Amino acid sequence: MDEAWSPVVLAESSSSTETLLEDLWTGAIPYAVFPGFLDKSECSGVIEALKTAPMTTFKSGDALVSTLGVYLPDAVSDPDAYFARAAELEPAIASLLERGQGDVRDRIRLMFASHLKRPVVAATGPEGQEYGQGSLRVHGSGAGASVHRDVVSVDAAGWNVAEMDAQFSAVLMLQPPEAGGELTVYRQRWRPEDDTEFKNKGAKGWDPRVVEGAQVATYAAAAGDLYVFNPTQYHEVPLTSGESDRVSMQFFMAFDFEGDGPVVTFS
Ligand SMILES: O=C(O)CCC(=O)C(=O)O
Repeated sequence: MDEAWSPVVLAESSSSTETLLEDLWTGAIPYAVFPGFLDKSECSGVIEALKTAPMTTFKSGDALVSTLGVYLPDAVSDPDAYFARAAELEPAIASLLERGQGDVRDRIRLMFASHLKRPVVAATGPEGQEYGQGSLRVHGSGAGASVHRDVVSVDAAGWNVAEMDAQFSAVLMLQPPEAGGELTVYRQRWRPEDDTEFKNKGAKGWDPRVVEGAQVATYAAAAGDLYVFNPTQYHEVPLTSGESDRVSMQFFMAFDFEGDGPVVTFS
């Protein structure tokens, strides 16, 4: 039988998170979660405001996915366009995420900073340009994400955030779908040699056979839950179903292990 692979709960005392960065990076834990980071009324406020936000909608299979915010893995080839788009969309994102107690992203950074005992700040490019700070996603019924991994050091080689030692994904669930849509993390990191046999040709993702037999953890987040995981491990989001869309906000965090330099955030 597999040994237990259990998440860490961030709402509890920060002493339980002393080794959080290492434990996520080495795969000792599948994810860390802060249940109810945002309260339900703040989540519904964001959902309501999204109805008039400048979202971009595309088809994913037969389902609809809408996004607001830049996503570095999709924009690595043109830094000028990436930073310009990030700056253009930032006011709309800031106005959505400015809730009673301040910008939700600042609150997330402060919470992580207190657990990690390091500053957590917005990443900036070589000329001081601010990276995108959060990508909102609306997965309509039947949408999800097939088995994949995000490895900034490889996918965004040449960008300054790609030079840092380690990278995580943070996701704030604003509205869960009726069914499906759970975070599903495999205890298996991507290896470049996987691609020859398992990388889907002409489509996103990897053949699920790549994670056959791997230990797996799933998390069905409720509205307001915030979770963080190591995206260099294979992960997926099973297709959603039912009436309500899956609405989430995602960004990456990167840092160096040596010293106590800042953790930087970007999307
Ligand atoms: O929304 C999630 O739970 C995970 C999203 C995901 O697969 C990703 O950010 O790569």
